[in-house]
Amino acid sequence: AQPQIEAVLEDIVHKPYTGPEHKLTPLVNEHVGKYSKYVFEPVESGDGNWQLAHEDGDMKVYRRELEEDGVVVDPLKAQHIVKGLSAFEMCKYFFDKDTRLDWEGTVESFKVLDKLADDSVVFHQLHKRVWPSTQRETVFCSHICMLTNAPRPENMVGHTWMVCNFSMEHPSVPITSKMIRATLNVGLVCQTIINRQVEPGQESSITRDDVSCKIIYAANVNPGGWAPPSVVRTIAKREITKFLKKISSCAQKAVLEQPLTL
Ligand code: 18C
Repeated sequence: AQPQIEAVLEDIVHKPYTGPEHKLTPLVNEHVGKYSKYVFEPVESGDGNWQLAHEDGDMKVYRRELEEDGVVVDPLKAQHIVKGLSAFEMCKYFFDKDTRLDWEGTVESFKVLDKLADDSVVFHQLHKRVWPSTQRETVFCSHICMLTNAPRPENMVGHTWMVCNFSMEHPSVPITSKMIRATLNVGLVCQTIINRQVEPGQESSITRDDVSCKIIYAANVNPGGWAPPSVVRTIAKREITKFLKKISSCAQKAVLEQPLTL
C-alpha cells in the first residue's frame, strides 16, 4: 500500500491563509510542502517502526526511537479527537500567540522577532529549564494555512487546516554559550468531523454539538547539547500528552460562546 499512499500525499497543496507573500515565502513553502506530507504518513505503515507510547481515550501518542550524534531526537506523532470545535478554530487557537502561555507547558517566555504576514510569524522562545541541565531556547517560524487534496477521514466537513512550526536562524538572536539552541519541526493538522447527516446546501445548520476536531500532531525536536536519553524520552512523552490535553480543553473553552466557524 505504501506507493499508493505516497502518490496521494504527493497531491497535497497548501494555500496561504491570508497572504500576501513575504521574504520567507519560499522557505515556508518548502517546509510546509514537505511536512504536510510527512504528517499524513500513517504510523501503521512503512518501515517507520512507530510504537504506541501512550493511549488515553481518543488520544494516541506514537514515537520512533532515534538518536543523532548521541542526542535523542525521537520523532513523535499523535492523534486526538476534540469535541465541539472545528479544524479552523483549533489551528487558529494553536497559532495565536496571545493565548499560547495558557496551554504551553514547556515555555517560560517568548518574543515575536518578525511578523512576516498575518499567517507567518517568527518567534524566539525560552523553554523551562530542566534542572540540572542548561536551559533550551528555540527560534522558529510559525505558519497557518489550508491544505487541499489531503486525505479526508469519513464524515469530514470543510477544509483541512495546518500550522507548521520550523526552526530557522535569525540575526537578532545569535547562539550564545548561556543557552542550548534546540531545533524543531512541528505540524498540527486538523479536520472537522460531523456526527450527523447534512444535506448539501444545509451546512449553515451545523452547530457545535454536531462537530469534533480530528488532530494529527507531529514533532521532530532536537534538544541539542547532551542529556540522558531516558530523561529526554520521559519528558517528551509527558509534555506531548500534557500539551494535547491542555490545548484541547483551553480551545474548547475559548470557542464556547462564539458561533462555530467551519
Ligand atoms: O508544538 C508545541 N508548541 C509550539 C509553540 O510553543 C512549538 C514548540 C515546540 C516545542 C519544542 C521543544 C524544544 C525543547 C524544549 C526543552 C524542553 C523543556 C521541557 C520543559 C518541561 C517543563 O511548536 C507543543 C509542544 C509540545 C511538546 C512536544 C514534545 C517536545 C519534545 C521535547 C523533547 C524533550 C527535551 C528535553 C530536554 C531536557 C534536557 C534535560
